[in-house]
Amino acid sequence: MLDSNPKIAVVMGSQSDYSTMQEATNLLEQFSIGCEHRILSAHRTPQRLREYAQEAEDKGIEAIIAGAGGAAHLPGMLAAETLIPILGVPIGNSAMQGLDSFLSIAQMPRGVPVATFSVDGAKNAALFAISMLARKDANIEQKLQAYRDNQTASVPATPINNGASNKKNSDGFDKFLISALLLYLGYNFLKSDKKPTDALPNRLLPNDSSQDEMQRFDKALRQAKDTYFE
Ligand code: RP5
Repeated sequence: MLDSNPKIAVVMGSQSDYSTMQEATNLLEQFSIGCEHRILSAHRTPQRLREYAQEAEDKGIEAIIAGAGGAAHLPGMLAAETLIPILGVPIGNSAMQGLDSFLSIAQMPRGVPVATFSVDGAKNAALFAISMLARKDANIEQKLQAYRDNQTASVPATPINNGASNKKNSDGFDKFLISALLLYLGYNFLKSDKKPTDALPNRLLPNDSSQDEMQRFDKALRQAKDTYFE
C-alpha cells in the first residue's frame, strides 16, 4: 500500500529491478502495511540516495528493503547513510545470475551490516520486515500468524499421486527404447550394404507395412547415409 504514512521503504537500483521488488510491495500490501518505492542508484544517483536516507529517517521508516543487481552497492551505501535497518535483496539479472550481488551485499566489511536475503528474495525480505513490525503491533502479529498457519495448512501430509511422475518415467523409458533401436539399426546399416530395413530383425518390422512404404523408408535412410557418412 503506497501511502502517506509509510512504515517500510522498498528501494531499487533501477527500473529493471521493479518486477522482482514488486513481490515485496505486494506482500506488504496484503498485510495492509504502508510502504513507498524509490529508484536510488548508488553510482548513478548518489545524491538522491543520500537525500532519501535522511528523508526516510524523518518519516520514521522502520526498515528499508533495498534490491540491486551487479556489483550491488546500494544496500551498503544506504546502510552507511542511515541507522535504519537495511534488508538487502540481490537481484539475479546479471551475467553471474546474482552471485555477484549476493556477495557484494552479504560481504559488507564489519561495522556497517546489511541483512542479506537470497537472490531475488524480495518476498522473504518483506516477511522479515513484517516480523520486525509485528513485535510492536498485535494486529500485524495476528496477520503474520494467520499467514504462517495458512502456509502450514497448505502442505499435504502425504504426496498425492497425480500421475505426473509415472508419465515422466514411462516417457523416459520409451525414449530409451527408441534410441536403442535407432542405434542398433544405424550400426547394422552402416557396416553393411544391405537395405536398411534388412538390418532390422523381422520381428521388429511392422506386419502391415506395404512394399511401397518399406521402399520409401529404405530410400530415405540411404539418402541420409550418403549425406552424412560418405
Ligand atoms: C544495478 O544494475 C541495478 O540494481 C540493476 O539490477 C542493474 C542493471 O541496471 P539497468 O542497466 O537495468 O538500469 O545498478
